[in-house]
Amino acid sequence: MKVLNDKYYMQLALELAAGAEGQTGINPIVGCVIVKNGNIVGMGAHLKRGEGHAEVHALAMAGEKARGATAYVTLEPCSHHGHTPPCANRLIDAGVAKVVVAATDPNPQVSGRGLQRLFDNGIVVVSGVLQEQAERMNEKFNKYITTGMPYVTLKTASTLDGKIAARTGDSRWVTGPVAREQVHTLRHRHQGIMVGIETVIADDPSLTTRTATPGLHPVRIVADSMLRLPLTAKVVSDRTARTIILTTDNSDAAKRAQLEEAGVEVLTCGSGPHIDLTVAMELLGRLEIGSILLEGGGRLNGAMLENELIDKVILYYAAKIVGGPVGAFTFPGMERMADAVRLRDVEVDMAGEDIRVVGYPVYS
Ligand code: AOF
Ligand code: ZN
Repeated sequence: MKVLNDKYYMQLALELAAGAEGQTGINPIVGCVIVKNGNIVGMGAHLKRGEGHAEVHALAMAGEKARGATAYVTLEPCSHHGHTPPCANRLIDAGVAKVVVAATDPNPQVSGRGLQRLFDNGIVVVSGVLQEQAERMNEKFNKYITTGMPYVTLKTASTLDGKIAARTGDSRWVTGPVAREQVHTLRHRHQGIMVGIETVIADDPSLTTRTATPGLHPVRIVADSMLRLPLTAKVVSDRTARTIILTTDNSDAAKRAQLEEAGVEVLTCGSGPHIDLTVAMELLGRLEIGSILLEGGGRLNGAMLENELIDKVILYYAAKIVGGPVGAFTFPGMERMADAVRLRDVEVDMAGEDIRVVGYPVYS
């Protein structure tokens, strides 16, 4: 049974925030609950970049009842003028007596200044309640706001022997319906989805979000150093979502013009022969793509790993063995086992009939 304490209200605020994952763009997900004399008097979440922050919605609901109340916020209230005025000031103006925060805001424009301002105005400030949960919830935001680089989540669906297709290239389906449904929700929760040209040529995927209720489509990103992408590919012709091609200086100018004519954006990432993936991530970051779901194939996965650009992995394993050469990570490989990329904070569970492994690569 959940007992009534600070964690109780913070958990509620975290749940309000979590519901909006995927719809705030490069902004964090944030929830706020306002409590007065044992009653919840306001609740809110940040729903969209450019619109009100969580505190604004909760304060609007609370109205005059905010005076003397306690506000639970999953992220330190902001102290800067962004799309909206500072939330710290709004809490002060509303007469809130106490603010309980889960995580501080890593945005260099805030980072502690919000809490300081509340404190300086005589508000009781408590920080660190359910901090770990709150930080993990905004892991994508936390990287992007501090580095300008997108947070990359790698997803694979492989057999137990790490193959993403049979030796002929046949890959429908490796995993079952539950895992596939989860992957579409992961698409909704990332701003970009990235694959290599070989995957597009082999499977002609649409790379859209197909969930039980409509979801958001990520920007489709194809790594294609030689611009081999056919104009007939779904990612070019279906016009369902934005598509960005990553290529090099070496690729054919006429083909580039044709792709642009077809409505696709083309980014030059180094002078070749291969795409400079670090440059690619920097360019995508500048386009305000703060999170990317990497869906392979093996060569792109391997290259992204070698370049230490993968932040998180979600690996689905079907309890099957298929053999052959089509692996989830194709790269020359490490010399010694001691050089292997390790995962930290590993969690394992079932996704229907498939095994799901989640972890964070550690590069050393
Ligand atoms: C809060 N509550 O609900 C959110 C916060 O330019 P803006 O207005 O979109 O502000 C974005 C920044 O504000 C974002 O980078 C982060 O530091 C903070 N987000 N802060 O107090 C909220 N979403
Ligand atoms: Zn704010």
